[in-house]
Amino acid sequence: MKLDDIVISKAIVEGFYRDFVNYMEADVAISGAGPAGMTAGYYLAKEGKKVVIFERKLAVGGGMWGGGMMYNKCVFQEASKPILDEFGVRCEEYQGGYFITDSLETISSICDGTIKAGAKIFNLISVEDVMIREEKVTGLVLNWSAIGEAHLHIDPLTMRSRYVIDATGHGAEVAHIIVRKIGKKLLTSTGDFLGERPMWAEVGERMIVENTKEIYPGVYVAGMASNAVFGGPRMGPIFGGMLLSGKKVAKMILQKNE
Ligand code: 48F
Repeated sequence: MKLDDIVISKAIVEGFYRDFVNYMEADVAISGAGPAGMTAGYYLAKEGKKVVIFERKLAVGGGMWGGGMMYNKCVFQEASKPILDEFGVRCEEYQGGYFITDSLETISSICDGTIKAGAKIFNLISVEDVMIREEKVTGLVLNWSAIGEAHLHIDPLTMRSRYVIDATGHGAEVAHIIVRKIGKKLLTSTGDFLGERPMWAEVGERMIVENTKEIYPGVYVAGMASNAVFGGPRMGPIFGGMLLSGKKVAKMILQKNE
């Protein structure tokens, strides 16, 4: 068989176009493919929900690649180990209840599990706005990340979903968009974005699961974004709370949907 460059190009464009059009309507749209967003996507897709994840960067994995200060190991506490096991991530018990993993294996295994469970991940696409109908967020407004970086004045496209998850990490970008465009109407104590507190692993990891909640009709928050919205501490390179938060948000949406 002789390879035809044009067939290769058409395969890419048509294959991508089919996927993109298909995922312009979904049950759940997730902003951010870090550990929390992918774990949420995995548990939702596993239960048959149509899930799409939009990731701004070229690579998924968010803040996991470099472990702590570029030492590419991740720490997980005992409570999150069953999730690591479910994704097939190998870990070593460092000392009672503290498990360490290779960050690259962790990301690639979680990503593989999420995609194989049926969630679709689009990389290089940024969520830049939300769609609103009658006080409920009904979808996301998307643009190529490269368009933003090049400061090109090009309008975005939209997709519709029944639920949105803000899993954008420290930036809590969807929550910020809501406050900026709709007002201080988040389901926090003040309606405003409360902002993350300084590092405290013990409290941060506990609060991140407690703070995994609905923050506006149709919008949930997961992972580090939860503590950023609700004023919890950051926790540094321990990642169990991210997986537990992703699993919790999936369960909340599944229960709501029943
Ligand atoms: O930052 P990130 O890994 O968030 P997470 O899943 O996990 C947090 C930890 O990595 C770490 C931590 C643990 O101590 O605090 O930071 O809560 O992943 C968030 C992903 O969202 C993408 C971003 O590139 C990253 O991969 N992202 C951020 N804003 C947008 C976005 C956006 N507007 N549109 C699309 N993707």
